[in-house]
Amino acid sequence: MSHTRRNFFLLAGGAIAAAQDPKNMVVRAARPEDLEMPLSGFADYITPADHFFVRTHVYLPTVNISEWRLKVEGSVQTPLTLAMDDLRKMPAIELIAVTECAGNGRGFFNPHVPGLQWGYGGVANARWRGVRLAEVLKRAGVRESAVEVLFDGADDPIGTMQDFRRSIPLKKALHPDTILAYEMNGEAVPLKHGFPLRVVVPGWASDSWVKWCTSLNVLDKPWDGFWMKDAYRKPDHAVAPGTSLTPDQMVPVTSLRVKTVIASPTANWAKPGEPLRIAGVSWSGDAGPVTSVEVSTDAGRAWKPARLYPGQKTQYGWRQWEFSWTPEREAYYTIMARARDAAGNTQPFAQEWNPSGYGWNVVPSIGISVQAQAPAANPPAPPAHPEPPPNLRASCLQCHGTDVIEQQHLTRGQWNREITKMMNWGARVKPEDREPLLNYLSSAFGPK
Ligand code: HEC
Ligand SMILES: Nc1nc2c(c(=O)[nH]1)N[C@H]1C(S)=C(S)[C@@H](COP(=O)(O)O)O[C@H]1N2
Ligand SMILES: [Mo]
Repeated sequence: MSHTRRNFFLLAGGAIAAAQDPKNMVVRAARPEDLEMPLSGFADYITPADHFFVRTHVYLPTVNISEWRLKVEGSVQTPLTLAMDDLRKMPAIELIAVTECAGNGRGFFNPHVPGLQWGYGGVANARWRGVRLAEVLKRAGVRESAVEVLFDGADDPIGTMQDFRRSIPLKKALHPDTILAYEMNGEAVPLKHGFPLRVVVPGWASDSWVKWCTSLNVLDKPWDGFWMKDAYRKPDHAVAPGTSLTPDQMVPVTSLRVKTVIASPTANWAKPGEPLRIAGVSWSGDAGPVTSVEVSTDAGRAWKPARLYPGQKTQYGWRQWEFSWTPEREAYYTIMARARDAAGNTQPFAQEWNPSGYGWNVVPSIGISVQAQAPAANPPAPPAHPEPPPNLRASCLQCHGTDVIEQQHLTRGQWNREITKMMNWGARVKPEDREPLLNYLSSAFGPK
């Protein structure tokens, strides 16, 4: 939505009000809300709503289901306006798919890049039910000239930022697995995840999975709005770390790539002679499903197959796996895990850097000290920050809190560009305040 609909009421049924307790989540940003699933969430095959990561560029919209309509417009024979009942009367399909933010793992990139500093948990696996996007488009009659479908949601932009709208190529839109989902895990899609209708583009990074969907616009030429032309792009070839690239030197983020998370053990210490359960999940994108996972306990010299859980081989869902290992003697062990997908893709040992930190899928590794006695705890000292300048609140804390600022590790040049970006979105920084603000940001939240 590009205009304000704040007067609408939220008619909250029990299911859509399903409370999420942020205590179970890593809060990357309180408002607009960005919540990361902790590693414990990978123990579930299907991620329950209260563990499902949340990524919102702006504040949650309010939705009145009795007034809600889906518009189908643009390059079609018959524009449509559909109510939820119309959609529910159409043939339903259900599938399990991984939802993963393109920026999941951004916090691991070096040099650091601006953005939410996700670890592993910007991802979830859920069961989606809805109608085929192709079926809805067929009713409207897509014209020969069409090339893309543009989605808009009910959320409003903040300040002068552009409305969040995303398009996908017609080919992906017509794929029988691309759906408009009204249910997640057997209940109405929760508000945070796009109630009452969300686009589900299985195999693709979830920036294309538009939430609170209110409009499908069939286009004759590719959409060139900010969220397609400037955001969610990466180079199609390796670039030197730290390279700056213009959007036209990059291509849109699309399919996920084969990836693994080691979810346990979480302790960095184990006793010799005692069995240790190494476990995690693996998934891929269009090239899925995952067909095998291997584990190494010696930093990648030798690899042994992990046991994949039975009954989880779906095209787009993740697969859980485990590996039992008994470290015989005292030593420091580096445990790694890597997956292979149906197309034969495996994971890299070093990540190709890109300016927005998309697509992290390096072979994960964890270190374990195997010794009879627990090592002494050595809590890190809290970082000492310089005093913020008096204008920080007025300039920077009108739309969000300090959390999104404090998690960054940016150079002075990167902070300078960040200030410009925020000013383009409506932040007001007086010329004489800019230098002290930049000094503060780059000294308090500089590269690690
Ligand atoms: C007009 C509203 C507004 C103001 C004022 C504002 N920001 Fe933001 N900022 C946003 C929004 C909206 C986001 C989140 C965008 C998203 O989630 O994609 C954001 C995100 C960020 C991020 C996360 C990285 C990124 O680029 O998304 C940083 C860092 C940040 N802001 C710093 C600042 C600083 C420093 C200031 C003061 C100079 C500031 N912001 C002022 C709206 C604002
Ligand atoms: N309308 C709308 N749809 C959206 C977004 C948004 O901000 N607005 N964020 C996108 C991004 S970047 C991601 S990663 C996923 C997050 O989905 P989730 O919050 O259900 O985990 O929603 C996508 N769909
Ligand atoms: Mo995302």
